[in-house]
Amino acid sequence: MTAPDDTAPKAYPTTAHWGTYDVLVSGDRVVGVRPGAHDADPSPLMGNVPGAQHHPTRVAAPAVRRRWLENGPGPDGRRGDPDDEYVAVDWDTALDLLAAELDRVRREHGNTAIYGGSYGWGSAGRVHHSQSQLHRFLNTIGGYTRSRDTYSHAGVEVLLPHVLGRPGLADVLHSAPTWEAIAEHTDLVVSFGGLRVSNTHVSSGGRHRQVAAEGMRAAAAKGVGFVSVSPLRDDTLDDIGAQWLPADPGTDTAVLLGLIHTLFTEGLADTAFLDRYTVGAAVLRRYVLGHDDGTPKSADWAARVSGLPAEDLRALARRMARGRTLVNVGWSVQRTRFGEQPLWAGIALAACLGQIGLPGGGFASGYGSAGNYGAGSTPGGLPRLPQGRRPIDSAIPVARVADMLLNPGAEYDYDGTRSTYPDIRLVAWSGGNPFHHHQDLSRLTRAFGRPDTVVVVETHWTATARHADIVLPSTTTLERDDIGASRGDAALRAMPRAVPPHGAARDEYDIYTGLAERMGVAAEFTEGRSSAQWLRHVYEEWRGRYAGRADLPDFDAFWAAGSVAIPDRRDDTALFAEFRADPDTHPLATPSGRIELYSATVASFGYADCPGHPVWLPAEERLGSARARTWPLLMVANQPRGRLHSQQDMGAYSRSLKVAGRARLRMHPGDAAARGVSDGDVVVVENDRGSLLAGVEVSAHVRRDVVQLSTGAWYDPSSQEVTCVHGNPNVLTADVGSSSLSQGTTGQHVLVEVRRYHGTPPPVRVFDPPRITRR
Ligand SMILES: Nc1nc2c(c(=O)[nH]1)N[C@H]1C(S)=C(S)[C@@H](COP(=O)(O)OP(=O)(O)OC[C@H]3O[C@@H](n4cnc5c(=O)[nH]c(N)nc54)[C@H](O)[C@@H]3O)O[C@H]1N2
Ligand SMILES: Nc1nc2c(c(=O)[nH]1)N[C@H]1C(S)=C(S)[C@@H](COP(=O)(O)OP(=O)(O)OC[C@H]3O[C@@H](n4cnc5c(=O)[nH]c(N)nc54)[C@H](O)[C@@H]3O)O[C@H]1N2
Ligand SMILES: [Mo]
Repeated sequence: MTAPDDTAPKAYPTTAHWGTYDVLVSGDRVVGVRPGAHDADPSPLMGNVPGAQHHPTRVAAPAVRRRWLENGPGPDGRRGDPDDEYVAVDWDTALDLLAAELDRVRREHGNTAIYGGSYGWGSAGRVHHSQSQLHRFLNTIGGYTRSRDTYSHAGVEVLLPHVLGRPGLADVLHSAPTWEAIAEHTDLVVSFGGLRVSNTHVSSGGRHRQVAAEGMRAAAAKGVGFVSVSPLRDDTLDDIGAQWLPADPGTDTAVLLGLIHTLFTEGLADTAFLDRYTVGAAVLRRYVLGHDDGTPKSADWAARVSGLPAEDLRALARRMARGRTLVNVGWSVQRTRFGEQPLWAGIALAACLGQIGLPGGGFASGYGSAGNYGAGSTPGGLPRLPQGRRPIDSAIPVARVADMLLNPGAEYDYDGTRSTYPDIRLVAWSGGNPFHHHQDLSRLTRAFGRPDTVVVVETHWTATARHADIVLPSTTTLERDDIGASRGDAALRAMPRAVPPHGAARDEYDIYTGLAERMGVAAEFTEGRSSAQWLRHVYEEWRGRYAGRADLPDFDAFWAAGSVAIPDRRDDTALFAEFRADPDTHPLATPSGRIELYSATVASFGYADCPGHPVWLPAEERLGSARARTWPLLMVANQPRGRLHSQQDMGAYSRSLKVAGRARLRMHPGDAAARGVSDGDVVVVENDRGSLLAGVEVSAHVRRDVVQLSTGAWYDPSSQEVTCVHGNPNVLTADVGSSSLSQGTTGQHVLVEVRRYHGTPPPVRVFDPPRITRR
């Protein structure tokens, strides 16, 4: 027997949005990571964790902007100034200041003046969930203005209830056929927006095993065909034999209408299905055949709009009609102007094929967008921290945040309603990074100058933290006990604390408890429980849901075992099977009970940018538009493969993918040559909203006239020369809603020009913490 080695690192299992793995801890430090033995395709994103955990940009102590501390609350156009100074204070000082300010704002302006929308992914973990913690706290002090829908897929969330009903929306998002079902039943998967494996490494809440790459390969091996409509060749695995159709970005609706036209004109549309299961097919048909506007949406027309060969489109339509076909519309295509249209047209195409409700066929939205999509469902739901009752109902569409801050009292449209923006005096953000995720960051900086106070609870000194007056340091998920799982997951896992808190960082639960005590609502906020007691409580509440149905271990036994299988996890094969079997007994929750290819409700809203049936609407940020004469390249700002959004951008894996220390801009060899740009060059990417520096990779995987710059490089405005020296694409994107219906983000596409940078570029300074002094 050998003596235990005291110096060997100790392994702690953990769960992040990018999966389940072990962190290796030596002393108080995370020194490495190790994939779980159960995961055949672990995400490389875990490689960012050790470097991020102890990075100098960790927020080590509560900090207050000196100007706010000295001048008091009020609008301040200098928020976000990279040279701003922060003052480190102790917790009592910070919480006293913030409690007093929250109280002042609610007394003088009412609770609607507090914006607590706080969108963002934070970290995995069901108890220490940033948004739930903040919302629960704000609800106990009288409420707040919240945000509705997501940056990810507001178009899906708002449109689909009109077309498929609200339970239908939930089914599409959470019960899509598994990869196994696709392998068994499907002949052809046609995906608009690719099937990007790096995206599937992420599932909100983290997943026990990554299954998408394996699932796609197994399906291909069984003979399933794949077609990828996408500007990037490598949006699909190179070994699944996918056909690549590099349509002009933003023209998917035209392609879909062209396919429908071929089905109608060649007698391939399933009219029996359309009659029995849909309303509005006649309206759609008139539109597609061009009876009213004189423009048939033929394959030839779609070819002119999209740049794809008409013959390819006709051949694809015929191929789709020949076998079991699954139409997948990825989320990227709806994060664009008129983003509802490709969704609606995708549903219309699947309806014309008549396969909705059949195993492995029909319509889906999310394969390739998230790892838990099409990977099973968990109808029993997951444990969660209750957010409490909402005392007030004030909400904006999430991506209209800058509009709201800049235009209090202005009217806006949303899903058939007309509302006015509240007058926000205090912005509270936790677990999100709007200076990563929002569009037109210069405009957002102006917007953040308007409120009296901005408070940010963060693990790191992100660009958003640097726009805050009060910054409170949160523990990371590795510094607290929690439990984790995602929808459709196989197991609920224990996430034991691996290291002590960094500096003075506190669990958010304790931060809000401290504020609640000062505001006299501690009993309501805590309900008498510590966070350790909540952990037990939410577990036991979840376990109780299965009483009499499954024998789940109590909390202690679960914690000791490290995980528990989720009892009612289901492998799905078909969406809308019951509806298909009997649409009278199982109607959809739409006004007609049928799939609404024409929605009288949506039509009644009178929106030119989202009429009553799917239509082709050309966006401004599109190749061939008037704007493209000045800014000729269409930049695709998709999800980064090196990290989750902006998280852990200082980590080793994320940094390894940068070029010349900047975000990687991929461009076609022809476009690069035309501009005298070579691999590894630093370039200026610009339009009339701003400019950034990026490092170039010349790649034939990107189609001509398109450049790819994924999101998430930390916004670095430290030089006068360009808006961001590091390459955050959102300094260029337009802050315009997708349409009056869903008001989603349109950040996926923006027109730009690229030129070589000559000379020595200004350094990236964003990974140095801000100037922090003591009082
Ligand atoms: N141009 C363009 N922009 C986009 C998109 C696009 O396609 N194009 N996509 C959009 C999409 S889909 C999304 S979902 C958004 C994502 O936008 P966000 O979700 O805002 O991005 P993240 O970087 O994940 O931000 C999470 C933040 O939480 C912090 N954090 C992590 N753990 C904790 C914790 O325990 N406590 C606290 N308080 N903080 C923590 C991290 O440091 C990080 O700053 O971006 C959107 N923006
Ligand atoms: N590694 C990693 N994975 C992630 C995330 C991350 O930050 N990092 N974020 C997660 C989140 S929050 C979300 S919401 C999902 C998002 O999932 P998606 O929205 O599916 O992801 P994107 O990478 O933005 O876009 C996928 C692909 O769509 C293609 N595309 C862009 N525009 C068009 C178009 O007009 N037409 C067509 N046909 N294709 C187009 C692009 O080539 C792009 O690579 O990803 C999740 N997964
Ligand atoms: Mo997202």
